[in-house]
Amino acid sequence: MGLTLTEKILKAHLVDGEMVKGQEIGIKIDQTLTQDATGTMAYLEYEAMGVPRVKTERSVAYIDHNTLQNGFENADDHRFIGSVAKKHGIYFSRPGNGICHQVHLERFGIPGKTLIGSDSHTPTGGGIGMIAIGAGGLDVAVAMGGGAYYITCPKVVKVELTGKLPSWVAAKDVILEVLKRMSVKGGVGKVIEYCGEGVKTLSVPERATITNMGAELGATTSIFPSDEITKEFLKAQQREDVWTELSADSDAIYDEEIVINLSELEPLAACPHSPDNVKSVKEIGKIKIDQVCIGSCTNSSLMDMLKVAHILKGRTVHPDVSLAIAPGSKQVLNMLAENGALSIMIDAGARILESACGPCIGMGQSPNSKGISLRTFNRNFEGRSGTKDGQIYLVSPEVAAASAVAGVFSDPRDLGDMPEFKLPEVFKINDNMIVPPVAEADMDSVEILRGPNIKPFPTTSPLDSSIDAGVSLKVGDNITTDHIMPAGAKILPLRSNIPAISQHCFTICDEQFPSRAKEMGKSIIVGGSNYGQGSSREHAALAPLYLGIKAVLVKSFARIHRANLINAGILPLTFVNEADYDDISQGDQLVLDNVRGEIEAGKSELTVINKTTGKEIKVMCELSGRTKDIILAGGLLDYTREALK
Ligand code: MIC
Ligand code: SF4
Repeated sequence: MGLTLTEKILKAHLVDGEMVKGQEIGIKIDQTLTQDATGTMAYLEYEAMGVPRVKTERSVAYIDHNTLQNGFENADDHRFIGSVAKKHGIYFSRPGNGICHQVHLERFGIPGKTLIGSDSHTPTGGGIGMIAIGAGGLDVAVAMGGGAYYITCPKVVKVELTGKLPSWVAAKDVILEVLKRMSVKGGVGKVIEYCGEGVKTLSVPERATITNMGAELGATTSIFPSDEITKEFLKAQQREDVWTELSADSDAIYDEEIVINLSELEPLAACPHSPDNVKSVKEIGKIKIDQVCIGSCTNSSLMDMLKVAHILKGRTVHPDVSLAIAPGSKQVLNMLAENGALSIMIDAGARILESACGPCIGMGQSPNSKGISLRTFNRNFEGRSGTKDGQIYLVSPEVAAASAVAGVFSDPRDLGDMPEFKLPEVFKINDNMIVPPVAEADMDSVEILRGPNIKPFPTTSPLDSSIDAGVSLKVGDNITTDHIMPAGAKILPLRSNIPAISQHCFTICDEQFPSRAKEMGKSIIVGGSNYGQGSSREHAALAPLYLGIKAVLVKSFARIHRANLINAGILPLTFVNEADYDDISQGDQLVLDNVRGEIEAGKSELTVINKTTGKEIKVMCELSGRTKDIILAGGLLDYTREALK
């Protein structure tokens, strides 16, 4: 029986478990990446494990999220990460060098290798045939220490691409179409594998846009084959030597199949406030817009920027619109400067931002009140832009640029025929902003620079024999990590300080939550389906841990967040009968009697007694041998420390 590309790579990296779909497997990790907003915590955790040098083939620490530096905190964190990297064998991509996923694709990604990153958009690497997965910081720390990374052996969805994208229809429209069909929870437990004749018509940056935003499906990851086009891209990055040809066997068996005819696609947009709320640009109509932001790890490649410059050439940004552009990396920005495209953008009135995440994570450029903002990003969750009532639409760079000029939502196809855009034969290569680590023999000479904002990891304790706690919060479906642990310019600088950041936990939903939870001492959160979708930020588990949350009881979880809860020693529970959700109210007192004993005994169905109503509720707590031990130990850090003894 033939294998899918996903199965081939996973099988070659399998170190624990069996390749049985739905069961937990441990895989060897070849490469890791971190970014600064999750990185400080990941490196504190790495330090706590006491492994002197990373054991991966390549680990890279990027600074790209917290670049506003409105106070000492971010700069201190950058110096901390830089010093840890230098000492422990990690390459350090300095601020200004670009967004982690864009730079990793350009300079480090290798087809057929495994990569985990403390950022949910790590699947960008799937654009060159990697199994690249977003994970919590602690999982990345363990992988740097040589430990396996554990996932549920995924189902594999075949997305067969046929035809060729018409003029002005973009890779972004492909992933928006997939989101429209599968929804933000349709990818949970699955890898999305692209194949078919249409693949050959897509360049690596286009493929990377598609795998990047596969994160919004809730998928474990997405992957393209590694072919001649991959080879050309790596050659242009002067890395042809790392290329290998990779594809699924012709008789591979998939769990689901989708066919997308590229020729039939049209410009699309994800409307507020969810990436799967997709409509065509024509359907939306020529509504007036206030802001356009072009960039982010989804759409900031040279190719994207050249298309934008082409549209802006000789035109002026509409008087009622603010246009911000952040090229994805120093390489992209520098090439735009050299070939004159940057000058075209400046001439048109674009506000050029540094090569970083910027507005995508609410680091500046928040839109005006009720402002309509078109962004080439991947997430439009409520409030994420920094303006609570901002109306964010996710679009391609082509739609963004055409609309910025027109002042209204515009279909770029109205611009006439699109010229052919080609990737350069050689990119401008200069890795001078990537600092290599010192040799192992010199590591003692490196001092770790720890600023006062860096506070230790919150204390954890082994699972109690019973849990008797009140419900401190009840929320609905599709709660994102941006609800649980908001980001933005004010809160992001606190990422290294769990006591301080916890004061903002869930405040988007309920301002009183942090003080109420603290007062209750220990408590439980109740939620709906797809709880914790979005970011990999483990702060969405660590802040609740700090606030005394013992269990989270929901209809269903998003993958990374569930793993982060387990890593933090918080019990992840799901309703056996979803209707029981209605029988719990905020303030009810819930009891899980002898929970430790039952979990030790391997029981996955547990009983919660609602002391307030007297009702018995059946819940599932599905833990494998390893996750069971982690929960019993009080979290992954304690478990790993025990294991290393
Ligand atoms: C995001 O896009 O939400 C982030 C910010 O990149 C996060 C990571 C974080 O919260 O630091 C992600 O996607 O994992
Ligand atoms: Fe940065 Fe936005 Fe990409 Fe997250 S989604 S890594 S914030 S650019």
